[in-house]
Amino acid sequence: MANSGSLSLRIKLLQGDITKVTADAIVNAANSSLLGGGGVDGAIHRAGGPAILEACRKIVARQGGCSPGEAVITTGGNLLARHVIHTVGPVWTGGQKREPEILANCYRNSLQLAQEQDLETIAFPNISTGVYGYPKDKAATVAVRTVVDFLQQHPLPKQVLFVVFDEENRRLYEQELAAIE
Ligand code: AR6
Repeated sequence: MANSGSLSLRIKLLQGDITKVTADAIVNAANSSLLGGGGVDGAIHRAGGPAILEACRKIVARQGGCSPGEAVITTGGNLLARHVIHTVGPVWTGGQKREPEILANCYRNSLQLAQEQDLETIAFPNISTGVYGYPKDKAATVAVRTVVDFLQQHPLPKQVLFVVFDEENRRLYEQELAAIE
């Protein structure tokens, strides 16, 4: 059986700034250029320093950016987290452009990378729920369902932190997480 420990113990909810979180990796809600932006992306690059952008530039030179749903990993630079996993969420345009599938891919591919790198803890922001306009309730459902599915099938990562920034997301994640185990 791949699952190690109960699901509720492997998933935690935190509210605050993800750049202050101690984890093996924090996830960045990036854009396809991988070269920075506003929101959580801007905060991560500011807090982590130039080493993150330098590593992103190398990835861009090698593979030309990152498509929506994909994920890449870099150093965490000056962050408490050793790594940043950059993923690109879907821009919400009404839900008929595979947005739920792409958002699920963000979570799954980030978890997959963490597992491949033997990382035990990973922290996610609420991908796509800022500038990209994904409805927060729908995004929370996809995020929790995808993470639960992955953890049920894999022993790593041992722990997933959902880092909510605003009250609405905190309330939504509390509801979603109350329903598991
Ligand atoms: N810690 C945790 N969560 C945060 C933080 C933080 N420091 N700052 C914002 N959030 P967004 P997106 C929350 O807009 O919608 C960027 O310019 C925020 O409240 O950062 O995926 C990229 O370069 C929201 O719930 O990302 C892209 O161009 C969530 O993080 C674009 O924005 C995501 O909001 C990506 O848009």
